[in-house]
Amino acid sequence: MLTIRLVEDELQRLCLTGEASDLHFSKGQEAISVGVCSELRPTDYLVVHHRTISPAIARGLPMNSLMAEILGKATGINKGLAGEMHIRSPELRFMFAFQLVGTCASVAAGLAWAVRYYKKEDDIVAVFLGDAATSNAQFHEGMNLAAVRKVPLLVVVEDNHLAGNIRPEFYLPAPIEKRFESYGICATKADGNKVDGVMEAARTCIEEVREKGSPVALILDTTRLSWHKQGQRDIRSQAELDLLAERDPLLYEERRLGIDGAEKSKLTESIGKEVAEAVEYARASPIPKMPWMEA
Ligand SMILES: Cc1ncc(C[n+]2csc(CCOP(=O)(O)OP(=O)(O)O)c2C)c(N)n1
Ligand SMILES: [Mg+2]
Repeated sequence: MLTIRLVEDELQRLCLTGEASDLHFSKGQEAISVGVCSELRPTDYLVVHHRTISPAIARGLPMNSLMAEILGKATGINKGLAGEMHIRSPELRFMFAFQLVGTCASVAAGLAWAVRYYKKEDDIVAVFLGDAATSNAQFHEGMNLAAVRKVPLLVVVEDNHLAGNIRPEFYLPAPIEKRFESYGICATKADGNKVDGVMEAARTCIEEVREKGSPVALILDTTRLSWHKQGQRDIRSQAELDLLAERDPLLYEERRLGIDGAEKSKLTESIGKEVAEAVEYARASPIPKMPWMEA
């Protein structure tokens, strides 16, 4: 979680200098990707929405080529052509990332169908999406297909109670779990800012998906501590942000593990060094060569 936080902090600085572009961060939501990914098998599949950096790191994508991809360089994991919102690494079964809200749900349902009925593997598919994505048509198509076809799909909802600067009363007329209920999909709720609780809830849900081969939803209550994206200001007051910051998942984990200031500085320094090296690697890398460019 600290690695994700430090990578995003560094990228935020680069957004301000113009070296990075309009990125979506998961500050305050790190426990979700870390908690869920730590319970998945390396052979399970992952499909994610537009907040990709946190799940990519949690899945173990290499730091240098991830940074180069985000900064649009030829040494990036997708040759610098995918960028933050379309990162993929099939070798690590980090299959797709979708900019269009809700799309990941229907594609993940299709992938889960293929895994179970075509490849006949007992691996599962986990999909990460936001609370507002459950209002999107493609989410509903995906859930309908997943339920009717009984596919091994874990739907992880990062419930940060926001869609950009829009509040849930404008996109959620009923509790999210009701939406899953209407498809006969069992939904579990947990605090998404406590990584130990996320791991426990994910473990139970993953076991159920694998054993029964049918979809399960995990709705994780969380707090977005960053702007929606770097080019869009936040309308929340400082007082509201300060209140949310008390639920910072890193703070919770520091207290739970009893990490003192000296230990935290040591960790921050060593991870910070790795992040700085990745930035230097990306800076030294060429931009992608497009077919229409002169030799
Ligand atoms: C189909 C579609 N509509 C609108 C957008 C613009 N958009 C980008 S992110 C976002 C908010 C999504 O909210 P949520 O699914 O809750 O995820 P969060 O950003 O809160 O993590 C919107 C509306 C989009 N990318 N795709
Ligand atoms: Mg949201």
